Amino acid sequence: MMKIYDWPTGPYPARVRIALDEKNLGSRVQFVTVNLWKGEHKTADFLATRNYSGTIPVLELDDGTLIAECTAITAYLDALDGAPTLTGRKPREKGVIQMMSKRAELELMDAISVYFHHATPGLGPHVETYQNREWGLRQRDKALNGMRYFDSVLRTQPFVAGEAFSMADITVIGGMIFAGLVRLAVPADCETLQAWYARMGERPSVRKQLSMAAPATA
Ligand code: GTS
Repeated sequence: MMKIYDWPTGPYPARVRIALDEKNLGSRVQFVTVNLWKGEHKTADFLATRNYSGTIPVLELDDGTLIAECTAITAYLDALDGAPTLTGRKPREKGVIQMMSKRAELELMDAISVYFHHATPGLGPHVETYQNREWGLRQRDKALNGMRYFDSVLRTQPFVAGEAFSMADITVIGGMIFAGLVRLAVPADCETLQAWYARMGERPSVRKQLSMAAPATA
């Protein structure tokens, strides 16, 4: 049985949990909780034996192979099983999905993460040993612009990478979950993004994750 090291309500872990449910692979995975608030992802042992980058989620295969990074984990899960396809079938689809998912990380999710870890108490003083508030606030503004960008994308197409649900939608959903956790309000002019998010929330995989989301406090 595969293992996933994660924190059940975390926004990055949510991406993998949504992908698992979309692929109906949940029964093949055992979750192992890593307590972020206690800094369990930054211990020397975790860095040495699970993920050098000190982040979760991490997927462990039966042969001991470790795969970190939500994009890589999603691509692996997608390759295991057929429909639905989350990372695209044809070369063009694959390219656009990767581009939009990376954009969702750069412009939205990772930016909110930097805001959380640098311009708010984050995971608390024991874990946040270096904070740069100015950098955090700058990334908050980047995330708000990212929301406007995805709003504009969704005005012309139903899903983030085009005509079908994909990993790129899941990455933006992760960003929206993170925004909710850190109480970063979506700009009022992003009505299309909000409508898309409400639509995404109707998918069982996403609804399950949203019902688990808890405020970002210990
Ligand atoms: N690039 C990584 C990925 O895509 O998997 C980022 C993963 C990441 O930042 N995960 C968060 C983390 O480990 C988990 S959560 O905040 O979403 O629950 N954060 C802890 C930290 O100290 O950065």
